[in-house]
Amino acid sequence: MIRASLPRLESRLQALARFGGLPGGGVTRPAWSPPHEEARAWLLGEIRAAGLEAWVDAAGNIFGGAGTGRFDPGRAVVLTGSHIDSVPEGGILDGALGVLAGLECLETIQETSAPHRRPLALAAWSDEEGRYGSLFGSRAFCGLLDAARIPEMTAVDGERLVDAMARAGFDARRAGEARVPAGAVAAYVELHIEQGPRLEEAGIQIGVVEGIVGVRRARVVFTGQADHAGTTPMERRRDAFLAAAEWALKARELVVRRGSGRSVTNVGVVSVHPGVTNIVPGRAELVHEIREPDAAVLVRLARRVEGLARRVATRRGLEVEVRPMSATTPARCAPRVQAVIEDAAARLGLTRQRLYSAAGHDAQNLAAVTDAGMIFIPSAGGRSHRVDETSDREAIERGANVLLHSLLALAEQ
Ligand code: HGY
Ligand code: MN
Ligand code: MN
Repeated sequence: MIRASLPRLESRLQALARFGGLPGGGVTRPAWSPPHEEARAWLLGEIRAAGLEAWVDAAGNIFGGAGTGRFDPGRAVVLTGSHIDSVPEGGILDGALGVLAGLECLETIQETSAPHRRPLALAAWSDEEGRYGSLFGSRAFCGLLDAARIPEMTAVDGERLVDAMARAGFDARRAGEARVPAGAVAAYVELHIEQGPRLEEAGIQIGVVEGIVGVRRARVVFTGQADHAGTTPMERRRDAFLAAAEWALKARELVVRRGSGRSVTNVGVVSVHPGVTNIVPGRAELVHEIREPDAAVLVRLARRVEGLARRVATRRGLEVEVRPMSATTPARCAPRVQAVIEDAAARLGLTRQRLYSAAGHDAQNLAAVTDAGMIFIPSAGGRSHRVDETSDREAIERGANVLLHSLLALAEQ
């Protein structure tokens, strides 16, 4: 059985990690930022140096392929990939592993002239982390992007997508042109770190992903009354921060107790206004998310936490507004692709386990247009979205080889 080259893959992982690299390790490489655009140029060069054709679509997705050039329903490709954008102070493997292991597989297949009936292609999807809108590039590719919303898509720090893309040389309003022709992708398989503790704690080498959670995000704004922090009697205060804090704690309890047992929730962005120490906060703004593998449970929980916000606000004499921001659909991975991954892991003599992904991924969009699946490798200590995210080099090699033989098998089906 042919094998991927771990040294070449590791060398590229280290090279990519330099774009947006942080002094203490990890990366900050947000979509469309200067380090991300430098990484884009580097990746295009690596794809071409590997003997593949490289191109970029209107949504900023990067592609590589052997002689495919474009997506053609008459010659449906087997596609692999992930993303090269990162969260702030993230790890060097989240996304990068799937893109560079995919490149390694295509290059190895090219070098060994390994037989495959269907053409193979590689993708690096833009803004997977959703700085401006979750899973942006793969949504555009899969025809799931609401182009009317592009002008209003904004990062939490206020930067508009249109401006960020323009600085990188793209016209955001044309992103919808990235839509792939129906039938042009025969299958999609993505290698990714698990980003959680389950595989490592179970001592399992390969995760065969069965499904991917949906994520609902909303901006929750509590409005009370700014007041003097010293002279305003405590019982007269309409403190927006305290209302938000009470709601956040109770929303967590609600999701944990009334969810499926796999439901999770987070408040990752908080701001108070006017935001100085001697004024009682008149306004508190939170970005809240709920994740859940089952679509109906996700909708039910979103409704309940919104009702909770209204009750907390009313009891404290405040107003509250809940503005939905984004909602991705939970996806099932194709049994055909799961079976191919399982078989490749078995032929490589690797232990494997089926599991759902508690992280969102581009594969959940690809599942709308083709048979899609994912391969997980264990994350050390389950750590991810933090600079000390890492996986053993042996795990990286195992993941790349399972991807290699999954691609070859899918290219024969
Ligand atoms: O947030 C996520 O689930 C993924 O890492 N983008
Ligand atoms: Mn991530
Ligand atoms: Mn990722």
